[in-house]
Amino acid sequence: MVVLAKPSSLNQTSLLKPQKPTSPYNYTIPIVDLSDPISCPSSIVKACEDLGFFKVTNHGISPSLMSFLESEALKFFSLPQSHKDTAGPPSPFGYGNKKIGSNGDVGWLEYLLFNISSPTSLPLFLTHPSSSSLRFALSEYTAAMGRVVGEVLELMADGLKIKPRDALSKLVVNEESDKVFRLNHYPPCPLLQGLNNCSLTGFGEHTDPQVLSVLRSNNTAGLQIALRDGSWVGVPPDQDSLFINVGDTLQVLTNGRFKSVRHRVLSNGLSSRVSMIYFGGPAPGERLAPLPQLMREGEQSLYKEFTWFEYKTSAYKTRLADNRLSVFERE
Ligand code: GA4
Repeated sequence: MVVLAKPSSLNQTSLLKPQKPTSPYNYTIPIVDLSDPISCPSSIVKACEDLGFFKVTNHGISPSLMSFLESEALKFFSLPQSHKDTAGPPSPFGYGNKKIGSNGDVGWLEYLLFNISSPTSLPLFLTHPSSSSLRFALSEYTAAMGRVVGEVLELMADGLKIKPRDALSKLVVNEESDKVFRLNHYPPCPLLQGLNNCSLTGFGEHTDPQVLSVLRSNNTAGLQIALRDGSWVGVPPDQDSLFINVGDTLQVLTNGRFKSVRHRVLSNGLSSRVSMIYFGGPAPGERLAPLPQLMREGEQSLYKEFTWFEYKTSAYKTRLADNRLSVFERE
């Protein structure tokens, strides 16, 4: 057995993982070209059934908006630690450093988490004049993401051949919908450089709770998704595209036909990764159950009925890697 001498600052968080040498990109991630309305609906459905994950190209979001938000985020993350700490700790929103959630999960990252459902819930530091560019970038970008989520869910309804077209999208685009946004910064880890066959857990494996999440990252690798057989594959970074995850809620709405995808971020500690993720969730009082239009004759729901508020209350008591739907499964 090889015992790795862990740099002391990493011991505490046990984020180092010995890595099996694998070819980095041994799986082709499905691509959905939004400029091709004919093939989109069926390719979205196939990707959600096979993997719960796909890449979107020709999404219409301007590259300058994406890089503007990325540079504003980096400006914030380059501030002195004492300054950033005034925007935290996240409860659950605000600035966080290494700690994820409140049940002991940690990762090699710092982040900003926003509730963007209501303008009054923006953190105090964003109301300061020195944050006006970040605030502007966030509001433009999250509005654009809301439109992407709505469009993808309408195309998904077309692909599933269900009516009305907004059967899924209406859950996440209304005023009360629970919309969350996350800016992640995975800094380089100089202590890891030179340790071969070792990687660092940036964000541990988990599924997203919501209906859909939309991720954009810079060109630094790290994101991995689990295939149905449990094996992990790397997602080649592509800063011009968006990546979509099926969340737990969509798994329920489709009665398990689509599975929420387990994913994680592992880094090699060499370069900084920045990702921005929009999470489209339903309104707190929304009752979640499989859509009747999707149920075959005699098909039973795999889940007890619950509201998004009930799911979230239970989710915040879990660890990142837990299966958060198991408590709602029918025996
Ligand atoms: C995972 C997906 C999103 O990043 C997130 C995370 C949230 C948090 O960071 O506060 C949670 C996690 C996420 C699921 C279980 C709970 C809540 C941390 C955690 C341990 C913002 C979300 O919505 O759920």
